[in-house]
Amino acid sequence: MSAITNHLPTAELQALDAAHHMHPFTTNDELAEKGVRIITRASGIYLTDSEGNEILDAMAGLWCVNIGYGRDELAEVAARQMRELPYYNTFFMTTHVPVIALAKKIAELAPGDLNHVFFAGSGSEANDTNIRMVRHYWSEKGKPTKSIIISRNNAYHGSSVGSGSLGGMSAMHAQGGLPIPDIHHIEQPYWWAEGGDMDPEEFGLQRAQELEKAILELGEDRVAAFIAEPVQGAGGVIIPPASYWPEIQRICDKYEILLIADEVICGFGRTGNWFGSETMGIRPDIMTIAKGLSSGYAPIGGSIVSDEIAAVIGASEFNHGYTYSGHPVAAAVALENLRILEEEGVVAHVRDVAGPYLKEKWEALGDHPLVGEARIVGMMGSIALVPNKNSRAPFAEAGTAGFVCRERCFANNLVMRHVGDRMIISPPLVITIEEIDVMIARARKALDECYAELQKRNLLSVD
Ligand code: PXG
Repeated sequence: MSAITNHLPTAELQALDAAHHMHPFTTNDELAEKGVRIITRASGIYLTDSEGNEILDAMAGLWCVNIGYGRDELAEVAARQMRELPYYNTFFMTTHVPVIALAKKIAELAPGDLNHVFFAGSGSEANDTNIRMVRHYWSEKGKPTKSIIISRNNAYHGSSVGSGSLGGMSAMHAQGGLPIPDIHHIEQPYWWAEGGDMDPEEFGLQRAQELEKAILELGEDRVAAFIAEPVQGAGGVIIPPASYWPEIQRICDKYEILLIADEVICGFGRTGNWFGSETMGIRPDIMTIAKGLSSGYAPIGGSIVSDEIAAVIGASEFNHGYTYSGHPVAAAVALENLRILEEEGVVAHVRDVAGPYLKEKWEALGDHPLVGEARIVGMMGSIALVPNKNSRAPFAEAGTAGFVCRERCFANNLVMRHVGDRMIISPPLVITIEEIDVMIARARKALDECYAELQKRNLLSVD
């Protein structure tokens, strides 16, 4: 254990947190009773909590700390930028040096003719921009009826009213009057849970063709865009069958539907290429970015759009923007993050070194008696926990096994999240081979302990 930073005792911090801080996606009363975990600092892939525990962060924060914690270069750039120009806006015919440099760099990295960036403070804001931008685009092209955006059940696109509507999380729609009008959801390409007797490729094709069916039912003249994550993240790291994305691309091309790839998680190296769209072989018209753009060191997001969309939107005033669109400090930090990703060959590290090694170790977890499938692309992986290894049938009560497993991970100083009964990882991209060994050893131990606990509670079924 390392030294504890000088701060109030944990219990006092917990009491203050409970008294005044409302947490996202949390039952705050329950958390107040249990006591929150307090993270005090971090370095590389390790977090330190207020009790001095060192915890391996296999989630890179919230899927975002791609270059790992504690990079002084980013702190220095932020301090320098704060001294020079801490804030200025990009409205009213002004701009500044960091946002120019960052937009140029993003245009260079993004594939095809995605050469223009509209900045936001987060992924949610960027997806709200996308909703307004694609509808405005069609309106400017003389097709104002094209306003429906098709998305997917169990997608995650953010938590604001617009982006939460795009998302397909029913628990979110149940609160606060979502979704907004003209958002339509189709089914997801989640073969393990929903594929029944079909083989995965046949299923992938069928789920993609739901898009075509929806376009035909709603009317081509009503549909503006289709939005999807190249690989669903918050939904449980769901890697679609290989047949899925080519068919989606074909349908978008055929009906001239704009394709929005939500790259908030997949972008900036997570899947072994700069963008998940490259890994999945798609050509989006718009990409949503956030998270890995700054490795989470500063809040920044944006929409990267094609030459054609930028030309149409640029012809008249687009009545949209945020105080912090292209914030100079966030832009400078993001630029430095991209420099590190590029100069240190982090994306190649994922593709050629750490990714293939982790894939082998992760898929080997499939041998564990509690694991039904273990899948991974680049540095985002998931395993399905099952009560009986010989079938894909889920636990009778969804989420208990996942919760127990997550608790066992914490007890073994490993952050691994659960989505229902899927365990997911998304470690910092700079993770080394040795660190992968430590991560896998802790995951295996947590799985063993979870298995024993479920056995004790009679939650496993034997055939
Ligand atoms: N799109 C995708 C694909 C995301 O994963 C957002 C948009 C929204 O970004 P902001 O920056 O507004 O949060 C996200 C965010 C989880 C979890 O529990 C995932 C996200 C956010 C919070 C929790 O996995 N992803």
